[in-house]
Amino acid sequence: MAQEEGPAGVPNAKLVQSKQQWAAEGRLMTGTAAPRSDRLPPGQRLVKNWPVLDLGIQPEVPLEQWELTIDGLVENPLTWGWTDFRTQPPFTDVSDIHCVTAWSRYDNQWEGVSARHILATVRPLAAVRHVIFHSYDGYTTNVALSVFDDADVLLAHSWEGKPLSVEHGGPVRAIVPKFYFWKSAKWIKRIEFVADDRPGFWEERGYHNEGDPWTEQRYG
Ligand SMILES: Nc1nc2c(c(=O)[nH]1)N[C@H]1C(S)=C(S)[C@@H](COP(=O)(O)O)O[C@H]1N2
Ligand SMILES: [Mo]
Repeated sequence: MAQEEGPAGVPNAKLVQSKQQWAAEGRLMTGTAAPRSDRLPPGQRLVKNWPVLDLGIQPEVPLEQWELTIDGLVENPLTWGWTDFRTQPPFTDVSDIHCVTAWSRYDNQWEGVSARHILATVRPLAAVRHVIFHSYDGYTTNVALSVFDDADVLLAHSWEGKPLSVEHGGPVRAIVPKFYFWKSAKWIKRIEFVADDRPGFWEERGYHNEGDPWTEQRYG
Protein backbone atom coordinates (compact mmCIF):
# COMPACT_ATOMS: atom_id res chain seq x y z
CA MET A 1 0.00 0.00 0.00
CA ALA A 2 1.54 3.25 -1.18
CA GLN A 3 0.76 5.32 1.87
CA GLU A 4 2.55 2.84 4.07
CA GLU A 5 5.86 2.93 2.19
CA GLY A 6 8.72 4.59 4.03
CA PRO A 7 11.46 6.69 2.42
CA ALA A 8 13.44 4.87 -0.29
CA GLY A 9 15.64 2.13 1.16
CA VAL A 10 13.97 2.14 4.55
CA PRO A 11 11.75 -0.88 5.26
CA ASN A 12 8.24 -0.15 6.40
CA ALA A 13 8.39 -1.12 10.05
CA LYS A 14 4.70 -1.88 10.33
CA LEU A 15 4.69 -4.08 7.26
CA VAL A 16 7.80 -5.97 8.35
CA GLN A 17 6.36 -6.49 11.78
CA SER A 18 3.12 -7.96 10.48
CA LYS A 19 4.94 -10.20 7.96
CA GLN A 20 7.22 -11.38 10.74
CA GLN A 21 4.21 -12.21 12.84
CA TRP A 22 2.62 -14.24 10.03
CA ALA A 23 5.87 -16.20 9.64
CA ALA A 24 6.11 -16.85 13.36
CA GLU A 25 2.53 -18.07 13.49
CA GLY A 26 3.05 -20.32 10.47
CA ARG A 27 6.25 -21.76 11.89
CA LEU A 28 4.77 -22.50 15.30
CA MET A 29 1.67 -24.05 13.66
CA THR A 30 -0.25 -24.05 16.93
CA GLY A 31 -3.90 -24.93 16.44
CA THR A 32 -5.33 -21.56 17.24
CA ALA A 33 -2.63 -19.35 15.74
CA ALA A 34 -2.00 -21.17 12.46
CA PRO A 35 -3.51 -19.52 9.39
CA ARG A 36 -6.65 -21.41 8.38
CA SER A 37 -6.61 -20.61 4.67
CA ASP A 38 -5.84 -24.31 4.12
CA ARG A 39 -8.83 -26.10 5.56
CA LEU A 40 -7.47 -29.64 5.32
CA PRO A 41 -4.87 -30.39 8.03
CA PRO A 42 -1.54 -31.97 6.99
CA GLY A 43 -1.73 -35.65 6.01
CA GLN A 44 -5.56 -35.73 5.85
CA ARG A 45 -7.82 -36.66 2.90
CA LEU A 46 -11.34 -35.42 2.46
CA VAL A 47 -14.23 -37.91 2.52
CA LYS A 48 -17.92 -37.37 1.77
CA ASN A 49 -19.19 -40.40 3.68
CA TRP A 50 -18.90 -40.74 7.45
CA PRO A 51 -16.79 -43.76 8.50
CA VAL A 52 -17.64 -45.63 11.72
CA LEU A 53 -14.86 -46.37 14.22
CA ASP A 54 -15.35 -48.09 17.54
CA LEU A 55 -13.95 -50.82 19.78
CA GLY A 56 -16.32 -53.45 18.38
CA ILE A 57 -19.04 -52.58 20.86
CA GLN A 58 -22.00 -50.38 19.93
CA PRO A 59 -24.00 -50.04 23.16
CA GLU A 60 -27.75 -49.66 22.73
CA VAL A 61 -28.98 -47.34 25.47
CA PRO A 62 -32.76 -46.83 25.45
CA LEU A 63 -33.70 -43.21 26.13
CA GLU A 64 -35.64 -44.19 29.28
CA GLN A 65 -32.45 -45.70 30.69
CA TRP A 66 -30.00 -43.14 29.40
CA GLU A 67 -28.29 -41.03 32.07
CA LEU A 68 -25.46 -38.53 32.00
CA THR A 69 -23.56 -37.84 35.22
CA ILE A 70 -21.37 -34.75 35.47
CA ASP A 71 -19.24 -34.79 38.59
CA GLY A 72 -15.75 -34.68 40.06
CA LEU A 73 -14.44 -31.39 41.42
CA VAL A 74 -17.55 -29.30 40.76
CA GLU A 75 -19.82 -27.19 42.94
CA ASN A 76 -22.98 -28.69 41.53
CA PRO A 77 -22.64 -32.34 40.46
CA LEU A 78 -25.66 -33.69 38.59
CA THR A 79 -27.22 -36.58 36.77
CA TRP A 80 -29.48 -35.82 33.84
CA GLY A 81 -32.05 -38.20 32.39
CA TRP A 82 -33.12 -37.78 28.77
CA THR A 83 -35.84 -35.23 29.54
CA ASP A 84 -33.47 -33.18 31.72
CA PHE A 85 -30.88 -33.20 28.96
CA ARG A 86 -33.36 -32.18 26.28
CA THR A 87 -34.70 -29.27 28.33
CA GLN A 88 -31.26 -27.60 28.51
CA PRO A 89 -30.76 -24.58 26.21
CA PRO A 90 -30.38 -25.83 22.61
CA PHE A 91 -27.08 -25.23 20.87
CA THR A 92 -26.16 -25.80 17.22
CA ASP A 93 -22.82 -25.59 15.45
CA VAL A 94 -21.23 -26.62 12.16
CA SER A 95 -17.70 -28.04 12.27
CA ASP A 96 -15.21 -30.28 10.46
CA ILE A 97 -14.19 -33.77 11.59
CA HIS A 98 -10.52 -34.79 11.46
CA CYS A 99 -9.84 -38.43 12.32
CA VAL A 100 -6.32 -39.57 13.15
CA THR A 101 -6.75 -42.39 10.59
CA ALA A 102 -6.41 -39.55 8.04
CA TRP A 103 -9.96 -38.84 6.89
CA SER A 104 -11.64 -35.48 7.31
CA ARG A 105 -15.29 -34.58 6.78
CA TYR A 106 -16.39 -30.98 6.35
CA ASP A 107 -19.51 -29.14 7.52
CA ASN A 108 -21.14 -31.43 10.06
CA GLN A 109 -24.16 -29.80 11.62
CA TRP A 110 -24.46 -30.66 15.30
CA GLU A 111 -27.23 -29.98 17.74
CA GLY A 112 -27.06 -30.52 21.48
CA VAL A 113 -25.92 -28.85 24.69
CA SER A 114 -22.85 -26.62 24.71
CA ALA A 115 -19.80 -27.25 26.89
CA ARG A 116 -20.05 -23.66 28.07
CA HIS A 117 -23.59 -24.28 29.34
CA ILE A 118 -22.36 -27.39 31.19
CA LEU A 119 -19.55 -25.41 32.80
CA ALA A 120 -21.96 -22.68 33.90
CA THR A 121 -24.29 -25.32 35.35
CA VAL A 122 -21.87 -27.55 37.30
CA ARG A 123 -19.27 -24.85 38.10
CA PRO A 124 -15.85 -26.59 38.26
CA LEU A 125 -13.70 -25.74 41.29
CA ALA A 126 -10.53 -23.68 40.80
CA ALA A 127 -8.33 -26.80 41.03
CA VAL A 128 -9.84 -28.36 37.87
CA ARG A 129 -7.42 -28.67 34.94
CA HIS A 130 -8.71 -31.68 33.01
CA VAL A 131 -11.91 -33.32 31.85
CA ILE A 132 -12.40 -37.08 31.49
CA PHE A 133 -15.15 -38.45 29.24
CA HIS A 134 -16.54 -41.89 30.16
CA SER A 135 -18.67 -43.86 27.71
CA TYR A 136 -21.20 -46.68 27.81
CA ASP A 137 -18.79 -48.98 25.92
CA GLY A 138 -16.06 -48.50 28.54
CA TYR A 139 -14.14 -45.99 26.39
CA THR A 140 -12.51 -43.01 28.05
CA THR A 141 -10.68 -39.97 26.73
CA ASN A 142 -9.17 -36.86 28.33
CA VAL A 143 -8.99 -33.18 27.36
CA ALA A 144 -7.63 -30.13 29.14
CA LEU A 145 -10.28 -27.92 30.72
CA SER A 146 -9.13 -25.15 28.37
CA VAL A 147 -9.94 -27.41 25.40
CA PHE A 148 -13.37 -28.34 26.75
CA ASP A 149 -14.10 -24.68 27.52
CA ASP A 150 -14.43 -23.63 23.88
CA ALA A 151 -17.31 -22.14 21.92
CA ASP A 152 -17.50 -25.08 19.46
CA VAL A 153 -17.49 -27.95 21.99
CA LEU A 154 -20.81 -29.68 22.67
CA LEU A 155 -22.65 -32.83 23.65
CA ALA A 156 -24.51 -33.67 20.46
CA HIS A 157 -27.79 -35.55 20.19
CA SER A 158 -28.38 -34.75 16.50
CA TRP A 159 -26.43 -34.59 13.25
CA GLU A 160 -27.79 -32.93 10.12
CA GLY A 161 -31.14 -32.45 11.84
CA LYS A 162 -31.63 -36.13 12.71
CA PRO A 163 -31.04 -37.99 15.98
CA LEU A 164 -27.48 -39.31 16.13
CA SER A 165 -27.45 -42.98 15.08
CA VAL A 166 -26.21 -45.60 17.53
CA GLU A 167 -23.14 -46.37 15.38
CA HIS A 168 -22.10 -42.72 15.56
CA GLY A 169 -22.55 -42.46 19.32
CA GLY A 170 -26.24 -41.85 19.94
CA PRO A 171 -28.09 -40.99 22.09
CA VAL A 172 -25.35 -38.45 22.94
CA ARG A 173 -21.68 -37.99 22.05
CA ALA A 174 -19.08 -35.32 22.74
CA ILE A 175 -17.85 -33.14 19.88
CA VAL A 176 -14.43 -31.50 20.26
CA PRO A 177 -13.85 -30.13 16.75
CA LYS A 178 -10.36 -28.66 17.21
CA PHE A 179 -8.83 -32.07 18.06
CA TYR A 180 -8.68 -35.41 16.25
CA PHE A 181 -11.96 -37.25 16.50
CA TRP A 182 -10.84 -39.83 19.07
CA LYS A 183 -11.35 -37.08 21.67
CA SER A 184 -15.04 -36.89 20.69
CA ALA A 185 -16.36 -39.66 22.93
CA LYS A 186 -19.41 -41.52 21.61
CA TRP A 187 -22.18 -42.93 23.88
CA ILE A 188 -21.21 -40.57 26.65
CA LYS A 189 -22.29 -41.46 30.17
CA ARG A 190 -20.13 -39.40 32.51
CA ILE A 191 -18.08 -36.23 32.41
CA GLU A 192 -15.57 -36.04 35.25
CA PHE A 193 -13.76 -32.82 36.18
CA VAL A 194 -10.34 -33.50 37.73
CA ALA A 195 -7.19 -31.71 38.89
CA ASP A 196 -4.67 -34.27 37.62
CA ASP A 197 -4.62 -35.52 34.06
CA ARG A 198 -5.44 -39.15 33.34
CA PRO A 199 -4.83 -40.67 29.89
CA GLY A 200 -7.83 -42.34 28.28
CA PHE A 201 -8.22 -45.50 26.22
CA TRP A 202 -6.20 -44.49 23.14
CA GLU A 203 -3.92 -42.11 25.02
CA GLU A 204 -2.72 -45.13 27.05
CA ARG A 205 -2.10 -46.99 23.80
CA GLY A 206 0.26 -44.60 22.11
CA TYR A 207 -2.00 -41.82 20.89
CA HIS A 208 -0.93 -38.27 21.67
CA ASN A 209 -2.22 -36.84 24.94
CA GLU A 210 -3.60 -33.82 23.11
CA GLY A 211 -4.41 -34.30 19.42
CA ASP A 212 -4.18 -31.07 17.44
CA PRO A 213 -4.55 -32.04 13.74
CA TRP A 214 -2.81 -28.85 12.57
CA THR A 215 0.45 -29.86 14.26
CA GLU A 216 -0.16 -33.58 13.65
CA GLN A 217 -0.28 -34.57 17.29
CA ARG A 218 -1.20 -38.11 16.26
CA TYR A 219 0.98 -40.39 18.34
CA GLY A 220 3.36 -40.11 21.25
N1 LIG B 1 -17.25 -44.38 23.24
C1 LIG B 1 -16.40 -44.36 22.20
N2 LIG B 1 -16.14 -43.17 21.65
C2 LIG B 1 -15.29 -43.10 20.60
C3 LIG B 1 -14.64 -44.24 20.08
C4 LIG B 1 -14.96 -45.48 20.69
O1 LIG B 1 -14.45 -46.55 20.30
N3 LIG B 1 -15.84 -45.50 21.74
N4 LIG B 1 -13.78 -44.12 19.02
C5 LIG B 1 -13.17 -42.81 18.77
C6 LIG B 1 -12.52 -42.70 17.50
S1 LIG B 1 -10.97 -43.36 17.37
C7 LIG B 1 -13.08 -42.02 16.46
S2 LIG B 1 -12.23 -41.72 15.04
C8 LIG B 1 -14.45 -41.52 16.53
C9 LIG B 1 -15.27 -42.17 15.42
O2 LIG B 1 -16.55 -41.64 15.42
P1 LIG B 1 -17.55 -42.10 14.26
O3 LIG B 1 -17.64 -43.61 14.33
O4 LIG B 1 -18.82 -41.42 14.52
O5 LIG B 1 -16.92 -41.66 12.98
O6 LIG B 1 -15.08 -41.81 17.77
C10 LIG B 1 -14.24 -41.71 18.89
N5 LIG B 1 -15.05 -41.87 20.05
MO1 LIG C 1 -10.08 -42.25 15.26
